[in-house]
Amino acid sequence: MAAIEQDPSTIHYRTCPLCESMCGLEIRVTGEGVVDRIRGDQDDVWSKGYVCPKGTALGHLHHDSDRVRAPMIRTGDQWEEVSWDAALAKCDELIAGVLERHGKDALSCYIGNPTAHNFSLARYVGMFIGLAALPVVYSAGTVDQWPKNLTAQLMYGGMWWIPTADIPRTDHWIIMGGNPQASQGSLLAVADIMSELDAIRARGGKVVVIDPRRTGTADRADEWVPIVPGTDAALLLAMVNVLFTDGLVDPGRMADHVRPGAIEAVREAAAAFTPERVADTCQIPADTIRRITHDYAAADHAVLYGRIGTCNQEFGTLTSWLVDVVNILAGNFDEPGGMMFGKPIAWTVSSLPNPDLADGQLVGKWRSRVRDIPEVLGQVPVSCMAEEIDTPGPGQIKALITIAGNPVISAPGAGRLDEALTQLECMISLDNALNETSRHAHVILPGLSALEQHHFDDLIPLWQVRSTGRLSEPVFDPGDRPEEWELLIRLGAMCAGMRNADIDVDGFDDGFAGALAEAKGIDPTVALAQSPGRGPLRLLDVQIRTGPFGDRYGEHPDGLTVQSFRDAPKGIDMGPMVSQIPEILGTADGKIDLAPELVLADLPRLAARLEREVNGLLLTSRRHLRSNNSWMHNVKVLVKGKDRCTLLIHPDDARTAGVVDGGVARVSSEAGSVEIPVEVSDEMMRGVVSMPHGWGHDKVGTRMAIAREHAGVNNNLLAPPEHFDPLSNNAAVNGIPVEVVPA
Ligand SMILES: Nc1nc2c(c(=O)[nH]1)N[C@H]1C(S)=C(S)[C@@H](COP(=O)(O)OP(=O)(O)OC[C@H]3O[C@@H](n4cnc5c(=O)[nH]c(N)nc54)[C@H](O)[C@@H]3O)O[C@H]1N2
Ligand SMILES: Nc1nc2c(c(=O)[nH]1)N[C@H]1C(S)=C(S)[C@@H](COP(=O)(O)OP(=O)(O)OC[C@H]3O[C@@H](n4cnc5c(=O)[nH]c(N)nc54)[C@H](O)[C@@H]3O)O[C@H]1N2
Ligand code: SF4
Ligand SMILES: [Mo]
Repeated sequence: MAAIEQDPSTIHYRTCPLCESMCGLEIRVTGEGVVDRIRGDQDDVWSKGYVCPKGTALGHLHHDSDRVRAPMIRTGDQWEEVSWDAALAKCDELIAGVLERHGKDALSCYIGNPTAHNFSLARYVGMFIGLAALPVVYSAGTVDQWPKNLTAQLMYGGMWWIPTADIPRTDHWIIMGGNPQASQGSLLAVADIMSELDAIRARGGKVVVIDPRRTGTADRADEWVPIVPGTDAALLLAMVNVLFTDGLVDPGRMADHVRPGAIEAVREAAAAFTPERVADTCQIPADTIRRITHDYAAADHAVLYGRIGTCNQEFGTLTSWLVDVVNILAGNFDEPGGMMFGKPIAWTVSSLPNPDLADGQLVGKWRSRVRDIPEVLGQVPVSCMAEEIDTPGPGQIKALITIAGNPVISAPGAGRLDEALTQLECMISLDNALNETSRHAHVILPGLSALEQHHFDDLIPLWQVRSTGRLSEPVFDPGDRPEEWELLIRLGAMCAGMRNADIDVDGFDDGFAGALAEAKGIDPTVALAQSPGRGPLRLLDVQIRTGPFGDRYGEHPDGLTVQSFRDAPKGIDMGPMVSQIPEILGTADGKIDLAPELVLADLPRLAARLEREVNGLLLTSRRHLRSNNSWMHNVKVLVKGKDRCTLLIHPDDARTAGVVDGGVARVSSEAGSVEIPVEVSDEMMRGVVSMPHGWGHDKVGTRMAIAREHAGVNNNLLAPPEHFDPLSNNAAVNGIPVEVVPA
């Protein structure tokens, strides 16, 4: 009898850690230990089989021979792989040296986007910041969602309590400055978001996209409303104006939860911003503004959602505030199908009250050294980092730690930063790539690959439309490599002046786990005894058990623990979002501050914008489904095909500029000049051009062979560091005046 051939491959299930969608994956690994297939897990309670091309490429990321797997030390332009002991000893020597020579003020860090998605980093980055007690911390947050953080803190009393759009239950969805067809949703976690968009229309609802570009999302919506970049706040004020003048204000239950007098203050603020007054500036006819406002107000369940295009612009805070104001005034807040607050099964470490904000002062406690910019929620614009490194004087940055970030690509004024980093006495990159930023480091400390660690999202469920969770076990054994949380504790303690040999990582970790339990009213000794182990898995157990569905260490015997998720490998679903106001509010008076003075004070600046004429072209950014910020371009299956790093331009503008489809344009701004292939398309409105961000991989000294072949150009070379929203300190990388000529 012939022997039955055994298939030696194994199947693993886990959650994709790349974006808000949190798709469940089915991963096949051959007998040789190679991932040869990834597809959506049909039985995942949340994503039910949906997956995108990036998730199916996690195996390529893992096996990428360019990926940094061992710590490396640089001498001149030579890199050497070293032992972990040697790498940490080098970090210790470098940090201690800077502390001794220049003091604490010379130390800083930059925190990048994957931090928010990584099992270890998301939970321990706050501990790193607390331990290190650095005078200034920079992050991708000020090129992303800082306006949302500021308005959430002002309005609801928690900087991460950003409300989310209840897409599965809405009948009317207005999308401003977001392109879920590419991004899959941002500050909004919906599984298979485009099918949910289709479903709204299938059940007779409507989807409207307000965007200077007719995006892939707009193509699937009922209506595309082009808008001049940076003018969303004017449009929204006009919508508020219409709500009041046409008797459409009906906040419902929220009337009792809004600070007294605030609705009247909003009415007054919007009084001068009639649709006729803003129409020219936004390039949206007054009739259209009235109609979209009436349509929205007439729907039973409607939601207005604003994302990166409404944040990364000169009026980011006003716009973010107004998005919530419109939802609240129209009765679409804290109600199904409107804007609601998520209810994570494992409460988020970042949702703990921020002690630095306890005194109620959210801005201006200190100012940046060189440009004298007041901090907002503890941060100044990331575009300050370059000048703080290259400008001599007391407080000059001499040591920088980058944590999962690539600011040489992602930060405005990218060219100067690239130069400045060469001047550092100490640069340490916690990163899995030798890329545009980490090539300047003295030491690279690699994290584990996504497939070598547990996963359970920490931050993202704050914006998830259902309370679900799933525990992922590692697919591959990382061996004895340290996990990133251990590295964060070590680096944090070194910044605090401790020497490597004296750092008791487990001691710090026990203290942290105990403190988290205590913050939720559980005796730390009970928590430490019942949530054994160490690191983020133990924290997760504390988060789940003290969370809204948890067992509270025996108080609710049927409640959830980490073990519950081990027993339910396809995940647990505790249902859709529920109304949470007023319990969720953290403001001093327990009310929503609908009319924060700080924000209202910015209205004259917006009024002045209405008087300003724009001649020439405005540059905006875009994303693509097969790309993830700057760091997935070394995966062949994702970058193959047509060049995606192009300048999109309307046919009329192309004619005026004398550039042709397939040709090369020189694009110049006050910050710099680049050359880029031209793609002529009427998907752009006239007067606006678009470049993707995250490209520019032609730098000397990186180790990303495939990305180099598809280098593209960095649009942040065109972003002036001075362009930011002064209320939130968020970069205005959208709406940059540029000139386009044939190259
Ligand atoms: N012009 C323009 N600029 C923009 C934007 C825009 O729309 N237009 N968008 C902005 C936005 S929203 C963001 S979030 C930022 C992103 O800005 P950054 O966070 O600075 O950039 P990323 O490209 O996400 O780089 C992530 C880095 O983390 C590393 N990495 C990936 N996974 C891991 C991991 O698990 N562990 C560790 N240690 N490292 C890891 C990668 O190798 C890479 O170096 O860019 C911003 N910049
Ligand atoms: N595939 C993929 N997914 C991602 C990422 C990625 O790089 N690739 N990045 C992730 C990250 S870090 C983030 S923050 C999210 C972002 O997620 P989204 O907010 O959905 O980001 P984009 O896809 O860049 O869409 C932004 C849209 O804003 C428009 N826009 C630009 N300026 C303005 C303006 O002034 N007003 C209006 N109304 N619109 C404007 C642009 O034309 C664009 O269509 O995506 C996340 N998901
Ligand atoms: S949409 Fe793609 S990148 Fe995002 S979680 Fe799903 S598979 Fe991962
Ligand atoms: Mo982002």
